[in-house]
Amino acid sequence: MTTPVESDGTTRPDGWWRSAVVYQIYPRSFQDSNGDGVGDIPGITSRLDYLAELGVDVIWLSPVYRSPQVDNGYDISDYQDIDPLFGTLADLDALIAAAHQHGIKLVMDLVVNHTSDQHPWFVESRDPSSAKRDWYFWRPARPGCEPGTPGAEPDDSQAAFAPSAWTYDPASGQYYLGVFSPGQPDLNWENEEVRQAVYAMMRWWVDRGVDGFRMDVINLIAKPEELTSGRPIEPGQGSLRRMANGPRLDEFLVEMNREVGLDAKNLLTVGEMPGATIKVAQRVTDPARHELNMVFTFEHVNLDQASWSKWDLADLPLPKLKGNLAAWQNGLAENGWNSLYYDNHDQPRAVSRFGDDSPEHRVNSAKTLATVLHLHKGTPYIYQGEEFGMTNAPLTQIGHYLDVESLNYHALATAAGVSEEQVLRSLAAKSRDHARTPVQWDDTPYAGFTTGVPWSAVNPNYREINAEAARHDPDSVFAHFQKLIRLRHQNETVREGRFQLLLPDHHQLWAFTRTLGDETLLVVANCSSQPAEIPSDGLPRLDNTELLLGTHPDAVGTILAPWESRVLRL
Ligand code: TEU
Repeated sequence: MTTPVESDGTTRPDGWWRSAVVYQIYPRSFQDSNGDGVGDIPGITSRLDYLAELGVDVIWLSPVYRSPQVDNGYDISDYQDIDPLFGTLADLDALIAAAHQHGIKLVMDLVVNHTSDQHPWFVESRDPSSAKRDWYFWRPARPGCEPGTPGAEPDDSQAAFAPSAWTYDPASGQYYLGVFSPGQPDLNWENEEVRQAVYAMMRWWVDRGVDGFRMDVINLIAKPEELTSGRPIEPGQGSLRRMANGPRLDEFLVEMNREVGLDAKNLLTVGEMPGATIKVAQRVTDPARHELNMVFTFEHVNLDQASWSKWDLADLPLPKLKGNLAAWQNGLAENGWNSLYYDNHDQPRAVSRFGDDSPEHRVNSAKTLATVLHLHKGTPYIYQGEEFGMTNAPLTQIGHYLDVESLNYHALATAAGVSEEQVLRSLAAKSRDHARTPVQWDDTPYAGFTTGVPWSAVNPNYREINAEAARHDPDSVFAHFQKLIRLRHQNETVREGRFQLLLPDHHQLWAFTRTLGDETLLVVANCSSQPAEIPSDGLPRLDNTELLLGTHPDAVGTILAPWESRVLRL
């Protein structure tokens, strides 16, 4: 197939995203350029040299569209305009052009499972006689119940950020579905007009030069049969999972791919899919099916919880984590393709969660977690600040939290009698607010993020942990990420080599090989804060191997220092 060439000369050869490294930007917290304390698009443009120096190939831009910001932009009221908080369409055009000049592609966030309740589509849909009534899910009260009274909701479905997934509309006497919150009503994808309106919007952005889409909760667009047929949803384990992976998902993704030309234009497509299994991903990422390039699974970021609730904390022994990633490696080895991530704007910082963010071990822990992730097969995603080892923030009281999900959990849990101390312990471990503190650019006031007052408090460790210090330190986490990205760009075995997990039951060591033709790379990593002995069996012989990348200069011998990792060519 011919390589699409954009008007500004950008090319997207077949499968380009298989050798790419993606950098996620959460605009509110990346770089403020006008002193209002909130990050914006010109702020991003001003940091493109930094991203080019890091070596990333793609920017995934979290939402910048017009939005009442109920969920920080994941509640969109106009898909084809920019929220003044972040800038203008002209600012975004300038960012796309400048990114392309830096050899960096740009992927937009596509949030089409739901809109904002301020979107004109939904405003019109509130009128029972409007042609857009069926663009959303409207249902009468539960039979025998007085509409608007407690318990009269059509069923017991909870929302992710509110007690019920159903919101009463006194004007029409009916309820509408919002799986996340009342401010985020779900679109009815059963209605073809809805789908065609979304495809037209996507084509509009493609014509503006974007290189792909990260698709928000895309496996929720196909709702379960009982909902689409008007029957109540049986109470289950959190309605997100109940609402996911409906019967028409593949049909909708194939149609979207065809109607927008996702494969035809070699656009990068990654679908966020809470509750997606390897089986679903095998189908969706099989190139022959023309659905999506890759998906974001939640399995590995839901392992440190004792139930379906992320707030129900549980320890995470290493064999469980490495075993899960290995299952996805093997599951998608034939036809599919994996995305690789720990961090994003919904997850606490990896070095604090999976690593050791103490001053003694933070740097090597961040390096080794990155080595292990980036040497797996798939497309790696770096979340802003991860590249120099930003940590969770010291959030110790409810007043420190800003995120709708965290505040909702606090309200519901304390109302249900859970102790404040227990709730704060869960929030300190899992809140999304940890990922959303401003990027720590340097050691000047507010870490160089803004000349105003930041919307979210800067992590007080910014004087020690910041991009400027890391850029000028050849042994920094930043320098290590540069080497990992270079290794992926230069070494085909890193990109395409077959994966094989070793020492699956070892509680300190994460070891695996990547093999392509006659080249085999061995990764052996100590993912603990104590020294670890490399066992004589279960691993290939280590003598006359070549060290391609190591965290510790004197990387010889069979004792790995705490958080030491080595990438060896056998
Ligand atoms: O997240 C979907 C999702 O499943 C997470 O919100 C999840 O509930 C939790 O936060 C992580 O465990 C997507 C976006 O990434 C998120 O920011 C939005 O809030 C959400 O969809 C609604 O658009």
